[in-house]
Formats: sequence, structure tokens, C-alpha cells
Amino acid sequence: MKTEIEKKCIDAIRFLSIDMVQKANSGHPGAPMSLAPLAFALWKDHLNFNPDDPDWVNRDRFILSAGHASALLYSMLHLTGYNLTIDDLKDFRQYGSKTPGHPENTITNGVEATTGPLGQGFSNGVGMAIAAKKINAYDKKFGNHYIYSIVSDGDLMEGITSEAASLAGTLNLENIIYIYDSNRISIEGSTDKAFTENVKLRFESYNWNVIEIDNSENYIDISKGISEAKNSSNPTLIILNSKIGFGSPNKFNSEKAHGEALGEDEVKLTRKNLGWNHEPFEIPNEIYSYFSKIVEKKKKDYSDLRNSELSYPKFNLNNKWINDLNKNPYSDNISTRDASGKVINTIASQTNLFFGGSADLAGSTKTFINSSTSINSSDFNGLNMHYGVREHAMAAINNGISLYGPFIPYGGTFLIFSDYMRNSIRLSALSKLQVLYILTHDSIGLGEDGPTHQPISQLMSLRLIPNLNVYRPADYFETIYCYKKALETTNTPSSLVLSRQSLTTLEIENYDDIEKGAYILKKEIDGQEIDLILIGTGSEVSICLEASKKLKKENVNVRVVSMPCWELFEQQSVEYRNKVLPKNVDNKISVEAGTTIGWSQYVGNYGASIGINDFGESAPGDVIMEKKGFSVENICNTYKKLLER
Ligand SMILES: Cc1ncc(C[n+]2csc(CCOP(=O)(O)OP(=O)(O)O)c2C)c(N)n1
Ligand SMILES: [Mg+2]
Repeated sequence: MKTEIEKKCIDAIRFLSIDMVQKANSGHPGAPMSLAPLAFALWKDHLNFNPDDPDWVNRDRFILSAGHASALLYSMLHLTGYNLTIDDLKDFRQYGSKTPGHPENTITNGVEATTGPLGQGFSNGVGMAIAAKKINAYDKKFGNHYIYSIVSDGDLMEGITSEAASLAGTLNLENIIYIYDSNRISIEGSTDKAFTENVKLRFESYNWNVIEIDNSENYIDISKGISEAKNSSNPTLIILNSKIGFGSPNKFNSEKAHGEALGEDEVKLTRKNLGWNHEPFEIPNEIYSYFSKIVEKKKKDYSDLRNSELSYPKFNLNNKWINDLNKNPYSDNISTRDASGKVINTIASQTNLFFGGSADLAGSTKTFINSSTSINSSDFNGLNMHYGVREHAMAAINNGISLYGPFIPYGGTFLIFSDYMRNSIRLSALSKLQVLYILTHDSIGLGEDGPTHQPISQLMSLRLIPNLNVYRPADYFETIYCYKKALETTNTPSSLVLSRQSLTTLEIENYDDIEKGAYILKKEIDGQEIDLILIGTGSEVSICLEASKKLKKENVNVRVVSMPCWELFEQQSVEYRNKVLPKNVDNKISVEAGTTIGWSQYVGNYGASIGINDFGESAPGDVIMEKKGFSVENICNTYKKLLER
């Protein structure tokens, strides 16, 4: 039986959440109302944390995968001494507040992951669990804790959750304890309309331990369930049968409690129903005292543990790996995926904090670290992850690994399948995570596999994502320096877009120029007016060089610009950008084997873009490239057409 003060604490969580949503007149009260006892059980009896040191490495992680229930998390952070004041709670969902609509890791201390797109948080937690096991494999002092998450019906309906859960079961991540808010209600009403599977059997088949708890109001039972989960040697899903909107006489157990304020009248009725006689946002002192006693005890555990933790590893790599690669240059032409493979292997030989894998394409994406082993359920020392054919979960898992730190994770697949993981890539960028996406087979140049596998829109559409650096190196050396920049850019994810086919090794005067995003690869004849600037990326750079040679013979003064990264170029000074792409040269042609939308930004109104605006076609790579206009002849003709205007 819970005591009187325990009941009051639970109601305090409930009413803070209700009042936040009501004041904002926007948000999701239903889940926080029914999950207040769970939050109380978890924070009081289980979660290890210290609000004064939110980044403490050995803290338990809690992820609110059902990010719409953010009011619940903010209420808990407030009551347990994080720097969220009552005024911050009153500012829920307002401009510039610390309490945005959905939790954001970059804004609020104590928020471990940016959640809201359902399924992501669940999968981030799998990444965190892998990172914890890995750091523990390196040093037993670290990673001894749990990854908790609240997941909802919507989370479990999303496919990404199946992907991540299946891998978590395969890897036997017993440090995962997830609580499923099984209220069987989602936005359109009863989940019977669309979600009738047996979740218990499903998760058991994934090799999870499943515990069922019937009454979400009984915090003691919930706490016991969590204790039981800690003894399991498998990941645990606690199915908590709950009733959304608990306490609201008219919206209880109905989708009406999901996503809008209860309304002034219903809030009053709910206060009456639960016997909560306090004004909005008024929390009696005895409740604050109760929570602060809980936190004091946790702080003591923290100081006992903290002392042993000073040796926590940091990602701290010098540039030896670059010197090593420059010392043994592969002057032969190689594909940029092969170049990337050499880079990855060299980096991994110098740090064990850089690891990753692919969605079952290691041989093709060249993402395997040959000097290391594969991570498996009984050994996390290896540097090779096998995500299975699960691009979406791979990306979200890597976000979790990055959130956990101190690792830099990478994930490889074909560029075409970046669409499968797009939302997770976007979340890497929004969450400012240093995750590397290794995206090979980057154009129609991949050849015979045909239009199903030939990316057209993908490259440009990655450039649409803010805070994502999209690199498309043109040769071995550009690949090295793109990686260098990706490793230095700690708050930004990077996409490395790489060729399947061999590319000519370029003669680059100054490698540092590569890091400027675009640079003059081949200068025009000095002292004479520039007739044409060719701008190429990746595999098209060498075609631009060939074309420039031919045009030179026809007395056309051509400059060739290689542009491996738009985003970095945009960060350069106006002077530099104008120097590389002078405004007064009208004849500019971009050459990139992808959609042309967007290139007018660089070629201007009088320029032209050679690209593809339909799908590709199955044929040998060199044939299809030629047919689609990536040829010296077409570049020369395009220039001549420009002169006709
Ligand atoms: C990927 C994704 N699709 C759709 C939504 C919009 N959405 C928010 S909550 C929700 C479902 C609500 O049901 P449930 O997850 O069971 O939450 P509850 O209402 O029980 O709190 C949906 C579809 C979303 N947040 N993320
Ligand atoms: Mg639900």
C-alpha cells in the first residue's frame, strides 16, 4: 500500500503535467496522467542520477520514447532538482523555453534524447545499451547501469522498433528495461483498429524477457517489476496495462485525453476526483522535501561511485592516421568507397572509440575493420557492428551510441537507402550528434543494378537537412580530408557519399583546400579572361578535367572547381567564395550525377547544370553515364549552347 505522502507525490507529478498542458493550451496530458505512478517508482526506487551533474557517465539513462508525454519528464526533472523551475514549467511549449513541445537533448538538462518521432527513442536506447556494454568491456568500472525507456502503442507500431528490438534480443542487451504504456489507445481511438498483435509473444520471440503488470496505479508493483527486470539476463519489456487520462472523469480511457488540454472545467473535475486541492503549479513543501530526500540519497551513491571514474576515456585522436595514409598513397585509381575503407581501417588502428558497421553490406560499403572482431552477445570488445538489413534502426542506434559517448559511430549502406533512415539522419542533425553515414554506390555509375539502386534525388535531398555535412569526395585524397573534417566537426553528423567505381587520382596542390568545401582544382590561364567554370563533385570531377583539356585545345580558358561539400563552402568568407566562383563569370556549368535542382545557386541564371532528372537505367556504369550526358562531348556541347544564348 502506498502511503499518503506517496500518493501526494504521484498526484503532484500528474497535476504539474495537467497544468502545464492546460496553461499552454497545447500538449498531451493523457499519458503523463496515467504514468505518474510509474515515473514515481522509477525515479524513487531505481534511477541513478545526480541533478548537479547531469552528464555523469555512470548514470542510468532514461529515454521518453513517447516524446509527446514530455510534460511528465519535465515534471520529474523539476521535482528531482534539475535546473527546471516552476516558471520553466509555466513556459511549456513557448518560444525559447527550456520546456519545448517534445524533449530535446540540446535544450534541457536531464533530457537524454530528442524524441517525438515515434520509434526513435526506443532505438536510441538500444544504441545506448550497446555503448554501455562496450565501455564496460573496455573497463569494468564503466557502463554498469541500465537504459530505461517509456514506449507507447505508437512506438511499438513503428517498424523501426521491430528492427531495433530484434537486434537488442540478438545481442542480449540485458541492460535494457523498457516499460510499454499499454493503454491500447492512440490518436484514432482503440488500437483494436490497427494493432492487434500479441506484443508479449512478439517480444519473447525477439529473445526479450516480458513482464506484465495489470494495474498502472500500483507503484509498488511497478517497482517490483523493475527489480525483477534487473535480474533478467535478457532485455526486458514491462507491459504496463494502463488507462490513458487517469483521473479525468470524462476523458479517461479515451483518445480525447491524448493530445489536447483537458479544458478548465475538466481540470477542475479531475482535481475534485483525485482530491488535489492546490492551485495550478502549487506544490506543497512536504512534496518537495520528500523528493529532495530521495535525491540526497542518490547523491551519496553518486559520490561513492564518482571517485573511481576519473579515467573515463575521451575521443582524442591526433592526425597520425592522416600522415600514415599520405605516406602510403594509393596512387592507383581507386573508388572512393575503397578509399573510405582504408581510412576507416587506419583510424580504427589508432582508437577503439571509433566503430560501426553496415546494414548487411560490409563487403560493398567497405566498412569492415579488418584488424578487429565482431561485436556479439558475449563480447563487446570488437569494433564491427552487424546491424542486419535494418537501415532505419542502424541510424537511430548510432544516434544512441553517440548520445551515450565517448564513441563516434558510423553506419554504412547504399546511398539509395538513405531514404530508409532519413528521419534518424535528421535527428542526428537536430540533436547535434557526431554520427558518420557512409553511403556508397552513389550514382547511376553503380551500373547494372539499375534504377531501383541508382540514387538521383538522394544526394541533393541530404543537402536539404540543416546541420548535416554532405561530402562527395572525388578521389582518394579528398576522401581522407573529408574524413578529417568529419572527425573534427563534433556537433554535426556527416554523410560521406562514395563511388562504387574507380576514380582517377587527382593532382591537388594543397590538401587543406579540400576542407574549404570547394576549391580551384585546375586554374585557368592566368591573365586571361575566364571563359568557363566547370564545377564538379565526386566521380564527375575527372570528367570536368577531361573536358577542360579538350576545350583548352579550342582556346577556351576553363577553370575546374571541385566541390566536395556545399555546407563547408557556405561557411567560408564571401571573399573566398567569390574568389573560387567569381560573380562576373556567367558561364558556369555544374556536373553532378544527381538531380539538378539546387545547382542554380552556384551556376547562376546564365549557367547550366548537367545532371539527371529522371530515374536511371540498368546498364554497365560507363555506358549509362555516357548515355545520361556525363561525357566530355556533352560538357563541350553544353558550353557551346551557353554561348548561343
Ligand atoms: C513517426 C510518428 N508518426 C506519427 C506521430 C504523431 N503521433 C503522435 S502520438 C501518436 C500516437 C499516439 O498513440 P500512443 O503512442 O499510444 O500514445 P498515447 O496516446 O497512448 O499517449 C501519433 C500517431 C509521431 N509523433 N511520430
Ligand atoms: Mg496508447
